[in-house]
Amino acid sequence: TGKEVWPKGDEKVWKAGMRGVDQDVSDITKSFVNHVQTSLARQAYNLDNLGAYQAAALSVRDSLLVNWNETQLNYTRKTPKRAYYLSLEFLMGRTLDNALLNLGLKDKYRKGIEALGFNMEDILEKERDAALGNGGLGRLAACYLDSGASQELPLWGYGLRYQYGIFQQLISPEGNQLEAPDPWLENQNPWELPRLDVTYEVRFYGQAERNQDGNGRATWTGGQEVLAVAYDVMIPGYKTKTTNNLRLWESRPKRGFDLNSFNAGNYEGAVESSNSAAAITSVLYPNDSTTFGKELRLKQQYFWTAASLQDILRRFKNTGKPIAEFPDCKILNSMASTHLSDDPSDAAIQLNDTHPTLAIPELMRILIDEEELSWDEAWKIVNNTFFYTNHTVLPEALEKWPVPLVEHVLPRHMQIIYDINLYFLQAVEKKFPGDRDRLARMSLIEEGYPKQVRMAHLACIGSRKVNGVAELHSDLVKTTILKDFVEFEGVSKFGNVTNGVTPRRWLDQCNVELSDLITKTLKVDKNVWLKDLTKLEGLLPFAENKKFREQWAAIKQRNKERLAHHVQSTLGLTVRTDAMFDVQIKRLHEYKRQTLNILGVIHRYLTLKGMSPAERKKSNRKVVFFAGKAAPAYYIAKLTIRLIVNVARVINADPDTKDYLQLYFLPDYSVSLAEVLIPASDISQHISTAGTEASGTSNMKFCLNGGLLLGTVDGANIEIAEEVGESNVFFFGHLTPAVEDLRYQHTYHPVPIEQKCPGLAKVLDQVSAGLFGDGAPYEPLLNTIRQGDYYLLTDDFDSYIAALAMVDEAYLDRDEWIKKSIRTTAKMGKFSSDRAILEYAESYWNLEPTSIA
Ligand code: TH1
Repeated sequence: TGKEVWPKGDEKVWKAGMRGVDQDVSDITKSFVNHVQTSLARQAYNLDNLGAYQAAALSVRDSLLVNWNETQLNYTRKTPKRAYYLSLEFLMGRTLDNALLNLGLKDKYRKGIEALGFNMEDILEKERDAALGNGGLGRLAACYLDSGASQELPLWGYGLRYQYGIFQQLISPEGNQLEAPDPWLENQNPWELPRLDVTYEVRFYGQAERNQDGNGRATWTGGQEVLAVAYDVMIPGYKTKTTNNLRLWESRPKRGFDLNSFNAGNYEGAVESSNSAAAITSVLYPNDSTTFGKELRLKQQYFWTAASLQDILRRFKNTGKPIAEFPDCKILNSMASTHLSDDPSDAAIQLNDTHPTLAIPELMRILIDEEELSWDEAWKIVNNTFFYTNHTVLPEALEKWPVPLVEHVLPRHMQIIYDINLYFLQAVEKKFPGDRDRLARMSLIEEGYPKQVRMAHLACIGSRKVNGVAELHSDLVKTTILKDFVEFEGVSKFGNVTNGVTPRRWLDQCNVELSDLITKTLKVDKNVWLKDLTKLEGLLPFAENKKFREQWAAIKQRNKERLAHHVQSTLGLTVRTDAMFDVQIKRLHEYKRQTLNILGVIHRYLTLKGMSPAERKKSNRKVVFFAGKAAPAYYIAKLTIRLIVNVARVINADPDTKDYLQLYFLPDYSVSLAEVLIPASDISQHISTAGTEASGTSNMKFCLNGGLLLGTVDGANIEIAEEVGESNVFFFGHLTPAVEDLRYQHTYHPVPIEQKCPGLAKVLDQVSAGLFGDGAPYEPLLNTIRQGDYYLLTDDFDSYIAALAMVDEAYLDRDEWIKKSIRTTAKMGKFSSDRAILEYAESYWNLEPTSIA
């Protein structure tokens, strides 16, 4: 039904002028040199690695664009149902290597680039990370886009084009985290396509007047209007033409300046509105799993959802498809008649956590006030369109917006939220008559001063389905934060999609040698197992093969050397590589318990100190790595960093122990640093208090690369253990059902730490006493454990130390360890993000793959 979009003029001339995807090394060098010559206006003789990176990126981008254009044209013509992934964060990392892999052009580019006198690895290193995210949630979104394109799904991402990504982390001489801005767009970004013609207006503030005729409509006027401008990022699928789109919005002032005030001599007032418009997409909020109730954050959320919905609706109108059930809908006025019977929605919109929840009242507003649908019609469309993924049950991470703030910034949306609440609570009252407590618990509005809008409740009742991100977490969602909603709406609305990671970036790219060994061993083309990761099971029998084990171990060793080399060249520190590498890398957070890890390291240090030299010689050598950022205002998390850095300083310099225990805090954790750390790990730590880490995704990446897991019975750790077998993971600590009880005990029957956990008490005392520099600054951190101990360190410390001892013991039998490592990788098939995205497509979005011939 789509219209033919052939341009003016002679078709043949057009076709002759079109380029395809570069296929020969000669095409590649030609396009590279052309870009040096023209786009970069540089000379061959003074082209440095950065320039070479830029030329390579521009030439790869040309090839991506060929596929991208074809994909988008194909979608426009075939009008398949589409899914949209709304995420405030996309933690993309570097693009060049991934684009080359997915295009299948890596070897050819290597050859071409070498012929021009450059080294591929040096060039790849020049790319800056696109770090528009905090941690797991943003990286998950990036993995899902990769898998969506690889599985040929019509899946688009929508996000914000922040001027500044997550801050750069610096460590001061005292060991404190300092933050510096991340101006990632400083050098122009070859991976985005400005779409200066794709713009929408977005309103803030002003007045909302309900219409007199009682039809529920209102008019919203006045206030501030800003412009959303689209920037498109190409998302190539692996070994397919499908190249999807990630659309990022930039805010701009609607008018450059206000002429009236300019003429009146009020220069500052005139440029003021332009300043505040640009501010909306200036910076990513650096909080992971905590809320930060700032007006600008609310404006970001609305700006992005409003622009995205206008874009989605415009595209929908262009398809010419009516919604059979709503023949009067003005949206459909100009539409041909294709019937969509059992699937009334033509677009599925996935809400990545509650951050885009304003899309729900915004779509209501558009359908009611602008398209003149009735409330019930509008609500039905809304309910068929949205899907909500919850990523945390931590109370401090559940978004709530003060009613007065929402009323001020989005007056019409506040009315709509109240209306939704009214109808909703009427229905609850009907089902549970007279249950006032239940009404208060379920209301979209939390009573108090001020009243607050509960975004998770709004996301839940506005969506068709709700899911958590690992089995345990999804159960917790159903039994804790959304329990009442399960009772009211039925359990079938609530599901689970266990997270996944893309094996392209997180194995093939970051661990080239291991990927090659796997391909050789499985005797299939690497495309096969990289697209069906369950094929890794074919490695299982090779765990019994001595030669294979040696190759496997040798690769791990070279990855350790690569990491050591990286630390040497960036920090000037010498890491020994004849030791077990123990890694914990993730955002700093009390619930993730980096503090438990560092206190365990101190315990190990004190134990080593207490040994005779002969005893020490028998102990396992170990290097412990930490990396991760703390939210700038998270005082306790920052103290943990300070402690790690200062402990490292002392123990790395101690001649008694430094051959047996080394400790490093690697600053400025990022996707590209993770790509070096993960393949080098023997053991990694995922040690959150049970029930607090919804899933975790780096646990999957480590295990995929043959690292073993030391963890609590939490999040996806549980499912990893189910796959690889409990004998191949190291579990410790209390289980989720015990946590509530333990916390109760802490509050009402506290036992002094010296009595409860003497080993830990001794460690804390050493810190206080100044073993790692003045102890006073650490008191607030230590007191979180001595008093209250909300994250249960005193309950889990002894079993943690016991688990570490088991890790040491297991490592002594190197052969058996390598077998565990091989078996772990072999059983990681489930954790491909391809599996996860297909679950969303099939069980949630009703979306089918569309091949771009
Ligand atoms: C994380 C979860 O903590 C983690 O367990 C999970 O693997 C990951 O999401 C992906 O599902 C979250 N990140 C955020 C970030 C913000 C708010 C809530 C969460 S939960 C800003």
